[in-house]
Amino acid sequence: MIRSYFCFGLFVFCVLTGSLLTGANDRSIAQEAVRPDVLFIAVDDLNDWTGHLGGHPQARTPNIDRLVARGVTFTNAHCVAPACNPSRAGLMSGIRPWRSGIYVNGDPAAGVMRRTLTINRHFLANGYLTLGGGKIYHNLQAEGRDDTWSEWVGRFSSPGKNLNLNGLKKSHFDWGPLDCRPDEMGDYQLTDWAIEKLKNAPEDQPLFLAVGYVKPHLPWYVPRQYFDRFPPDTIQLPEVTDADLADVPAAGRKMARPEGDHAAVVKKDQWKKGVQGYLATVSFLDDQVGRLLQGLEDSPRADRTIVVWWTDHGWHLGEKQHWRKFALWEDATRTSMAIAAPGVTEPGSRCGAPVDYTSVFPTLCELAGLEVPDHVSGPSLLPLLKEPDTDWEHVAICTHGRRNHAVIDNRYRYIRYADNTEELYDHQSDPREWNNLANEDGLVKIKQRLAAYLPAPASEVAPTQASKQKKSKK
Ligand SMILES: [Ca+2]
Ligand SMILES: [Ca+2]
Repeated sequence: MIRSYFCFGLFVFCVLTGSLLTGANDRSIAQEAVRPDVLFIAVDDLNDWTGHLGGHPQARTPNIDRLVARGVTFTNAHCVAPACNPSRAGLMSGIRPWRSGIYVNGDPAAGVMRRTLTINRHFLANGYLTLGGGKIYHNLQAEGRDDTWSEWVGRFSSPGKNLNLNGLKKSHFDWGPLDCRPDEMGDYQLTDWAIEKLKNAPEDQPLFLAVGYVKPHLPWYVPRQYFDRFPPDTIQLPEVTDADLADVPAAGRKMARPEGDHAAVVKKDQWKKGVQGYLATVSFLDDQVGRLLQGLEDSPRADRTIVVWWTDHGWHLGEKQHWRKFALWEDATRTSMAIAAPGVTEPGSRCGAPVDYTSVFPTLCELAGLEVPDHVSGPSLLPLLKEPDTDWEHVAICTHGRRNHAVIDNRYRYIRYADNTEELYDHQSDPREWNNLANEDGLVKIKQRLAAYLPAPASEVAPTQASKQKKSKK
């Protein structure tokens, strides 16, 4: 009797706990089964000088082109701010500059990032093994901290600092070949680190692997073999037109600063050498991307990995007599961006809808089956990933400093500066943005339609830099 009670009790216990345990196991197995791995690749300062975007006829990027061809390439994608810090903070948090106060590189991001559920934190909180290395956030000390990742490996350094190879001045605005091996470069070592993780990270946990390349950021020092790929006498300068700045308002000319970098580059006859340096550095990056892609394809994860590829903003090399980012024209805001999601995207797809980086966070959540946090307001790109030609009612917006914005749709770019001066470009007739149409009769309605996407100026929060200065004065 005692024994049968015991047996029955044991049976009930087994059924109850068994079903509970089994249920739990089923759930976690099911969750893991639907949770894909994510390879999240950030690139510093790469503009549209790639094969797939065609920004320069001599750009050689077969590996990047192969990577983006795994899924959907967005050909009209833009950063939320044309500088490292605010672009990255905006993408990783899903919060625009005018709501975060992170407008420029000098605006501290650590405070906002500490209070915010960022992409890497959200994936960590949802059971992902989150591994990060290189440059994901702009300020490593403040934002890419160990406790916001399962493992943060940091940055890998490269040889050469302020060598003044171009004779302009002793700064990182410099270019020229190095007599070193590719494997001495930080991005090479970062790639090795990432390949090892793709191969050996535990397979019973979903992986979020963030790889942040620092080239083609200045200085353009890469091994000599990459410079040799672009002989100086073959170099083509970007297409420009004389007096392009004549129809640009003062606020825009101030961003271009023609008397600064451009005057110095021309004076020292370094324009072609600069273009060569950028092409060489992009080519070096491309080799690393090829190695990473091979590492993914050789890994056990290849078929279940979402690949997210993004560059933090564009780059001018003399267009509008401007160098670097820090402006609201196409060359500074257009980025290279692509998403490949197995079972969702069709390889080799291109999408021309205007999109910006507030969309990356919600899109990744939907692809991975995670909830979209309340503070994330950008539209998910999932409809475009499934059907790149589908109707898209949104625009892309880029902000450079408080109250300076560009609004981009599938035809126009409208720029409004803080002093209410404007530019309007029609990409159908003027893809290089040479003719400012803002004062043309008959285009007022277009300007009004695009301006309606911008916030009321009074609602734009103060830069975090200003609030910090205010505090320190108290
Ligand atoms: Ca950058
Ligand atoms: Ca012009």
